[in-house]
Amino acid sequence: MTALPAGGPGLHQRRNLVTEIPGPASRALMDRRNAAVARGVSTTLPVFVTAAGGGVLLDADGNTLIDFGSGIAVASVGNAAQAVVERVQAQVAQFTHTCFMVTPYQGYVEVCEELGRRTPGTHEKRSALFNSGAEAVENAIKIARHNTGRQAVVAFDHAYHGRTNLTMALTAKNMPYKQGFGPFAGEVYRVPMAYPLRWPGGPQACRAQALDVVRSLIHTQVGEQNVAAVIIEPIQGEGGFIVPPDGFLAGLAEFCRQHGIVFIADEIQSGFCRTGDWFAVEHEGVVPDLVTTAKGIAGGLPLAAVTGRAEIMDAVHAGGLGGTYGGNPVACAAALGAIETMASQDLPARARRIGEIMLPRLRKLAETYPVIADVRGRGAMIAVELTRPGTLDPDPASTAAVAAFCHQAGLVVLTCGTFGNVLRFLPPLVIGEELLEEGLDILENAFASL
Ligand code: PLZ
Repeated sequence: MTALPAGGPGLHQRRNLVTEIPGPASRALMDRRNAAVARGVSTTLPVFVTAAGGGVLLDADGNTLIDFGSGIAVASVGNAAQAVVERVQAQVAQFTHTCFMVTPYQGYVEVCEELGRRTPGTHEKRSALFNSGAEAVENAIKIARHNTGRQAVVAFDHAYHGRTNLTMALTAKNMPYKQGFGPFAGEVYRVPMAYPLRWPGGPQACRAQALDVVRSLIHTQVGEQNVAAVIIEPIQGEGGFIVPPDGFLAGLAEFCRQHGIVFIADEIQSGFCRTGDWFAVEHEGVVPDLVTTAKGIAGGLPLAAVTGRAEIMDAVHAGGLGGTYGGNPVACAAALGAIETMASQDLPARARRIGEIMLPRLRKLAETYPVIADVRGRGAMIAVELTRPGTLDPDPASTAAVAAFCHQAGLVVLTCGTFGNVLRFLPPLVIGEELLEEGLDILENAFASL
């Protein structure tokens, strides 16, 4: 193996472009990729990474890029965070797999203990571990159905819950997630999301009406007594970083409680310190029955979980939940390192600080560039939505142009939204403030270039 610079927080924290983006080494790898990797798996920015850490990514041409994506909200503790590396290295040298269902190991139990402590609510909890977010969501639905003896599941407009068959059915957006992949799982019902910018009548009407609309649709079209679960992302992710008005989630949780419906918070993107709390529902003191987690939980290793009320979780018969790799020991070691980092470095506070730096600058940008119709988000889960000035007509072309400008300048940004017109910012929570400001400078130049 050729010696590559080590990643992690020791990586030089400075943007530095030495070739065009992508450079020749990345372009050559892209040619190999196109000849070997299925086209259905897409690429946002075709630079091949060789090391990463703190707030930067180093590519195969020696370019250092600023990271406002964290691999889609995963590397919250930074890539190759010290505690993650140490625990993974120790675990990988000890043993890599036994299957927790065959012969268990302590790391799995410790992760579940942490989940019980960190997730909202003081009630008794149990957790089960899986490999991906989609798998956690599928299992949360299985548990809710088993527990209630009911079948219907209610999901929201703009929701994203995964790419497996059941989670595709829960996901709202057709292209690219669902097109051509049906038939989808049944007994999934969709209701409007409390989306202030796009609520007919505007944000104030949204606050006043959204909950009533949802309750009434469930009552008239599904029947409360048939609903096993309501699943919602407390701040929607792929759908556009949509933040419901205060009171919506709390009202929804109360409605579920009244009718014996399992309330599932999908915190896969919003959880683990991203929004300035350990979990986004804490902002309003909402306590879900079940919480799904993944992404940020394990510093980049594949791990996901369902955590919930002991009586709901334990109602499932022994052997009813599982999977060969769920809660793999190396992934559990990474999670324990990531959680330790979040606690010892107070990453919820770091996330809040990132929001305090970003939001005012983005709001100023919105005053200068009327293409920005909305600035929203919490902590380090922040977005701007672009429309044709003075209208709500989505402007995905300008969104793509701003993203492309940023990419050329060495700033990794992601887009999202049902209409492809949202730029989202998910920096690692450990990013330095200078890098953060420099990334925002690039973004300003991108809007100026439109
Ligand atoms: N629930 C809220 O954000 C994953 C998807 C990337 P997996 N979001 C990134 C893509 O295009 O595939 C996500 C999420 C929420 C569930 C999931 C699914 O998590 O780990 O990707 O299965």
